[in-house]
Amino acid sequence: MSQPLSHPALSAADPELAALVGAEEQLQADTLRLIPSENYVSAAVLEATGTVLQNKYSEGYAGRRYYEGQQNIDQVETLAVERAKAVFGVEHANVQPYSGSPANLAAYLAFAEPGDTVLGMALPMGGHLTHGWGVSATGTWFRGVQYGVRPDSALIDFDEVRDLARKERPKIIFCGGTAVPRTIDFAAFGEIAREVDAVLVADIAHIAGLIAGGAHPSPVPHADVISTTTHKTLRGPRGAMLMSRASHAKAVDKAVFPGLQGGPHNHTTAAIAVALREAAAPSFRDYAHAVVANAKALAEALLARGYDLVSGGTDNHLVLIDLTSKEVPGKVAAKALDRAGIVVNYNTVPFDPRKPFDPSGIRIGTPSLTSRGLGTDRMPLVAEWIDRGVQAAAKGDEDALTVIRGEVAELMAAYPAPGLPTA
Ligand code: DSN
Repeated sequence: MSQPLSHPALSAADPELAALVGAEEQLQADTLRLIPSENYVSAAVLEATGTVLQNKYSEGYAGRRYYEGQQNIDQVETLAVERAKAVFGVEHANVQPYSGSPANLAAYLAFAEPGDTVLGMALPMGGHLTHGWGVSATGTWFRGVQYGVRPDSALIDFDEVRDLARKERPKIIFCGGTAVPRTIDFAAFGEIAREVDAVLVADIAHIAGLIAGGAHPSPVPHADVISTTTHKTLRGPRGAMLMSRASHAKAVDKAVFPGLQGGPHNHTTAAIAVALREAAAPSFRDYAHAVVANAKALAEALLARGYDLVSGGTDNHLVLIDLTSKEVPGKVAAKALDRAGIVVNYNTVPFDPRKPFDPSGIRIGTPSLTSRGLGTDRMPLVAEWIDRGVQAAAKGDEDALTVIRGEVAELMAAYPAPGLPTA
């Protein structure tokens, strides 16, 4: 069993908070974390986020700051920028966005005016709030037009995307999403964006690590701008980046600062630099391909147990399970699995008749378990646990969930998580 990390200063100054951190360390060690947007960062990335770099204000960009004392910070940010350019093969990178939503908002600020039309994937179809969905500022301040997936295949309907683009003439087209289990055809989106003279923003937040590791096609050269968080498959700190062609560099930078943000979070920038160095290593290619191999093996094992998967399977790190045929709502299943030590999130499925806060599906993914070293040979067992957990949820069998929780903790103890200590 893993032991909590020791945080001597924190424990002395604030034992209550230190105890919560220790409990979270234990939880992350003992459970099977299947939320596809989560991961374990390396000890090096974790250390970088806790450095004195966080004490420094650095509004501006390297060599052009509004504060003095940037001798080290400029070099930190330049390292991160150059590594991002090398890993993703882009001409320009901005590593300052605080997270994915501000990064996407900066793209709006750079390339559209309030009230302009933007085209993005509908949230219930797998898109993201910031792709113009109504309840988001992006759907309030801009005119969001949304595309979806085909009812028969659950694949993006490019006839619909093209027709909408021709009719609505959006300033920006977003591709990418949060619950898309299949390869994004960046070339097809690029062709449509060029035809209607729109800026194509590829939001690769979920798949950035797969792209870096060569396990998913790159949006380069099809997208004008690439937006990504750095903490999902890329296995970096909570942060984000905007990348672009050189011709868009000025607009992107101006939108991030001073358009939207103040001082960059330099400790995060440092950790992004560390993560990008890790992503450039040959072992990261193995990691990215292992994430996909695990997801495919997990999908196969679930299909064999009679589960309905949106689009019939996966090409990437993510599997979207439609539980309608199991007669267990997604939220009930997700909460039961949590009690069994299997952490997932409930999620809408395309054309979901249920409400977003009580939808039909659960969303799972393999980035975290792959970071712990689980391989395809373990995926039938993971599928078995999910199946037993869902059946227990249907019957209200708490004892069965407790048994699974013990089995999960035992296996997890054999696969120490990066960044967490082992006994
Ligand atoms: N919240 C992220 C996810 O879980 O996919 C997207 O912002």
